[in-house]
Parts: sequence; C-alpha cells; structure tokens
Amino acid sequence: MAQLTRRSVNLLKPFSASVFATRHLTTSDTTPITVETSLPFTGHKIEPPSRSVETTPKELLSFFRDMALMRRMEIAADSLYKAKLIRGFCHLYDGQEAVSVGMEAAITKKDCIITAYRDHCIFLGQGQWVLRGHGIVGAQVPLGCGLAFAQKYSKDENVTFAMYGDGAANQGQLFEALNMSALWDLPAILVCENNHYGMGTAEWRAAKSPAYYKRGDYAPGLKVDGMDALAVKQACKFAKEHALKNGPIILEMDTYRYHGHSMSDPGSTYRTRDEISGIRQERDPIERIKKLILSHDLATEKELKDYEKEVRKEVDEAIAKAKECALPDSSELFTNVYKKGFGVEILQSLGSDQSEPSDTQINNRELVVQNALSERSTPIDLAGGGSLARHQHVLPTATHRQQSCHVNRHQCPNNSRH
Ligand SMILES: Cc1ncc(C[n+]2csc(CCOP(=O)(O)OP(=O)(O)O)c2C)c(N)n1
Ligand SMILES: [Mg+2]
Repeated sequence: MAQLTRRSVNLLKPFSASVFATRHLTTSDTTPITVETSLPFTGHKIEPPSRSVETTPKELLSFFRDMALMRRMEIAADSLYKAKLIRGFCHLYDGQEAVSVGMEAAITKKDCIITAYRDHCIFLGQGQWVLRGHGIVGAQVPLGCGLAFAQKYSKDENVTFAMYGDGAANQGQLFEALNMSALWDLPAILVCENNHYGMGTAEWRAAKSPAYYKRGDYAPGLKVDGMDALAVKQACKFAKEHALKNGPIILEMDTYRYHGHSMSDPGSTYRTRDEISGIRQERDPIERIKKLILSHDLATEKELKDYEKEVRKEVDEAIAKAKECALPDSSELFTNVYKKGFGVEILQSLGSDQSEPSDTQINNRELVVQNALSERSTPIDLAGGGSLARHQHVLPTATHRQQSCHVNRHQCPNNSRH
C-alpha cells in the first residue's frame, strides 16, 4: 500500500457526498424490506442468527453505490500503478467489497477496525476509526485485542473488529491474543477474510483445518457468505452484541479476490481463469445487490447503469485532480507517526540530547532513530524490530518493523516479496 495514502486521500475526497446528490431516483426511502441471506450461517459453539435480514431501499442503493465506487477505485489504482503513478506495494480489494459495506452497516463510528495491507476499501467504506496498513501478516490482531481491552477498560460499550486473512489465520500470535481476549471477555471480533489464498498458496496447502470459524476452539465462531453484504451486516450485528456481553467471537467471511495478491502477481498461475470467472458470474457481491434492487423494483437497469457511469466519471475527475496536485513534502512521511507521550520521548532519550525533541526531530523520525541507534552498545535485531521495541517500552508495531526495514533493508526477511 505504501505511498498511496496521501494521494488517495485527495483522490477520494470528492466522492463521499456528491456522487448521488444529482440522482432523480429516491435514495432516502427507509421502508423496511426483509431479505433472506444467500446461504445459512454456520455456527461453532453458538446458535447462528436468522437468515432473514432487515434492510431498506436506501441501504440497498447505498450498498450498490459504495461497492461500485470501491470496484472502480481499485481498477483505477491498478492502472495508475502500472503507469507508475502509484508506487510502493499495492494490494487490491476488488471482489471483497461486501465485507466492507456489510460491516460498516452494522457498526457505529465509535467501534474500531484494524486491518492489514488490503485496506483501501475498508478505509473508504468506514471513514472512521480504522487502523490499517500492517505489513506483518497477523500482527494487527493482537493490537486489535489491545484496542478491545481499552474499550472494556473505559466501559464505553464499543467493539473492535480485527481483520486478517486465511494465511494469517495460521499465525501463533492470533491464538495468544484470542486466549487473553477470552480470559478477559474482551469485546474483540476476529474477522477472517477468507479469500482462499495467501499470496500464491491455496488454503488447503497452508491450513490443516481451513474451517477458520472453528479455529478459536473455545471461542465461538460463525461462517458467513462474505460475498453477500446483507449476510455480513447480520453477522457483524450479531457478533457485536455477543462480544459486548460475552467476549471474543470469530467471523469467517467466505470471499474472493479478483486481482492477484499484489501488483507483481498476475493471480492466474496458482488458480485457473475459470475459477475466477466462475466466482464473478455466480457470487459477485455487486451483482447480488443489483439483482435485489431490480427484483424489488427499486431502480431500473438503466438507472443502475447511470449510477455506474457517474461513479466512473467521479473517479476519473478525482484522478485528474490528483495528477495536478503537487507531491507532499517528504516530511509528511513522518507526520503523526509518533504522538507526543507515546514513544518519541523514549526514543529521544536513547540519543545524546536529553532535551524535549523538536518538531523537526519528531517529524524526521529517521534522524531520531539513527541517533538512538548510534548510541547503543548492544546489537539490535533490526530485522524483527522486536528488541528495539522492547528498549522503547512500546509495542512492536508494524511501524517499528517498517522503520527497521528502512534502516537496514538487507536484513528485512520480507524484502523481496511483499
Ligand atoms: C509474518 C509474515 N510472514 C510472511 C509475510 C509475507 N506475506 C505477505 S502477505 C502474505 C499472505 C497473507 O495472506 P492472507 O493472510 O490470506 O491475506 P490476503 O493477502 O489474502 O488478504 C504473506 C505470506 C509477511 N508479510 N509477514
Ligand atoms: Mg488470503
């Protein structure tokens, strides 16, 4: 994802309010409609929720709009990356949009979401408390459980959705975090986005048990059709209620990514083109909502086509605007990386100057880190970031690990394949 962030903020700004402001179609109808989910939920150690989901014309149209926007944005990101206008790593989300919009519909702006690098649409969908961009597979889950701990501690009745992939589901730290969350009844919802591949490795080659919703053993779980936005909404509502009363729960979202793992992966060497086109034809999340809209007579085919055209135009205009924008100053790379009181002082105390760090030092993290490192007499595990983090008495977050890669890239275990 790397360098997309700053520009993508500019890129996305015009969409949120304006896309449908000019439509004639009514997008404010809140008459309740009951719809059956595509598949039943399957529960582990819990009675699953009903397949009947309450929705409204307004919600269905907004699901359609939001997913069309996400899809278009990701396709545009693909082209911009290939034109070398977006650099760094870029992991696209198209195919998985129903998870983002369904989750958004079930939660409040005070709930937290933490996810990894396949994150553009989560950010676009939620526009709220989203922590994203973790490049160390699975590392965001213990952090998410920490957020849930804070929520429980402050008695604020909110929950954290900690998202991870099927590949990450085999990571030991997930089980450690789940154990503590269950012991302390933390409001943590572990959301496994099972797109069936971790890079080029199919789940059956990586997981002895690919029933990820059961992998919490003592913690309840639910298997959800992650291509059905309404099923995702129902499951997230259910999980939130459960987590606030009883502690953690796992949601396995059965989903699919249309693109390869990242831009260097064409995505067709370890799976067949037929598999991809089969999912597009039979399970596409946008098509599913489109069929519901048409069958309930909420819009015509032509009106939906016009929606898509408008979304495309908005994205094109935003790209044109983004291309005109000046690149941000390089100091922006470090803005808000450290917050006062959360680590900078400790880093700084490892250096020679014991006075309060200046704004330049806070912004220029590289300098601060290098000062700190040059004063140390014992070797530091730069590759893992762990011992550096321990010396700072702060959590070894992905930020620290990225910082380690930056300081000494040749020791980074993932240097060649992200
Ligand atoms: C600890 C760790 N191991 C390996 C990698 C290399 N890696 C990056 S992404 C990835 C696949 C993860 O797959 P999954 O969790 O299913 O997420 P998806 O990409 O499918 O969304 C791997 C192995 C890494 N970044 N971190
Ligand atoms: Mg995966």
